[in-house]
Amino acid sequence: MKEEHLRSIMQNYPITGDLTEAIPYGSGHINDTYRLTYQEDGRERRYILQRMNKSIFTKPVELMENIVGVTEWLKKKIIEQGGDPERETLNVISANDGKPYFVDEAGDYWRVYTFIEKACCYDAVENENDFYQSAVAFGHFQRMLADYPAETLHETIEGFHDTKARFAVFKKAVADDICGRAASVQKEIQFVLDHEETANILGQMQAEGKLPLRVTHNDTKLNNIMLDEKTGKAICVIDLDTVMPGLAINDFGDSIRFGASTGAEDEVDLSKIECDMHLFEVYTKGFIEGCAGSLTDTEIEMLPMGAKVMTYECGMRFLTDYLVGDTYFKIHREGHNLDRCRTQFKLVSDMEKKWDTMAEIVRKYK
Ligand code: ADP
Ligand code: GN1
Ligand code: MG
Repeated sequence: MKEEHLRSIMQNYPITGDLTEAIPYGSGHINDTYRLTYQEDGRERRYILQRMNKSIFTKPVELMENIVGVTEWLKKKIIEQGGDPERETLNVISANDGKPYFVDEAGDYWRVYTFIEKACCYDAVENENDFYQSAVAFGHFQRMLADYPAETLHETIEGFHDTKARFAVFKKAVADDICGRAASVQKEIQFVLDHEETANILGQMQAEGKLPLRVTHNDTKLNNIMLDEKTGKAICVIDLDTVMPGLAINDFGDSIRFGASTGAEDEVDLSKIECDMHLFEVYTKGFIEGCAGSLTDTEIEMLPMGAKVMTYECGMRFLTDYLVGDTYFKIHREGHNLDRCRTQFKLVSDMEKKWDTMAEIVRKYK
């Protein structure tokens, strides 16, 4: 994206001073994110400018309605709890016309957030306390939204964690094989097919009333939370595009998938990939504490299943995207989605080996 274009977008925002830097920022797979720096009277202020991915988020106005609703709600709770609403939730800056987004001439939707200073996001767990802190914060996030009017939330991506529906989409991608890639990934395809029951289990439990719907984040990977540089505390949950009614155990599971892995999501050397049981325990303890007694016994028992299902689902999504020609997740090299899918399936197999240990760990915290 040309800097000139970013500048012209910002003309539509009530932000004064000189724009001195505009750089691509972060390692998200979905939106285009930039960090902008303004100078005024010797003071520096920074912002996040994002172009929302319009092929994924087809209803950006509704999406921003969700985000404004949720951030306003969180702001109130944070103030009641004596926290800092400027740093502990995202703050949407409205455009000059008062709308929480701006539409450019190409029909792209943009949004601006204040930049959360003196905090960072991690792409991997560097020390276990960071992971513990993120667990407490994601649990607490869910707790703060427990009485949010869920019926007012729009479904920003239909069936986002409907693993059964994703399985059907995957099978169609294999059958259509529009890029002629299926023959070269038979092993991975077979892995998905062999685990069909993993795609069905949570939907079934939910339908039977065994798992409650809650307002959840739905994309709880470690780089969607910001930790204070000084105190190490997780201060702010970000990336609120998928806040919708969902399952608590999926929020838990997605964090495990990403943070308890001993390697990066796109590691090519699979011998480096395992699900670390110590990190699993650290996160379990933090998440249950953060949820502060709100999880049912069944939810706690099913936490390992949340981890397995989210990892399986994510691997299946990466493989589907590889088969259809890499149209959903941003890729940075040939075969990137395939590499990502392989780490996820390695993790699923490892979790299956460690199933009894995981069950024992969660039992300790019931
Ligand atoms: P994506 O949906 O593409 O993952 P995110 O909303 O997660 O987009 O943003 C991408 C990255 O930008 C984050 O991982 C984080 O590093 C950074 N980021 C996003 N919002 C803020 C913010 N308000 N302050 C500081 N950094 C942010
Ligand atoms: C995407 O937006 P980001 O990069 O935080 C994706 C998640 C996947 C994740 C895999 C809206 O998350 O569902 O689990 O990539 N987000 C969306 O890393 O599809
Ligand atoms: Mg993100």
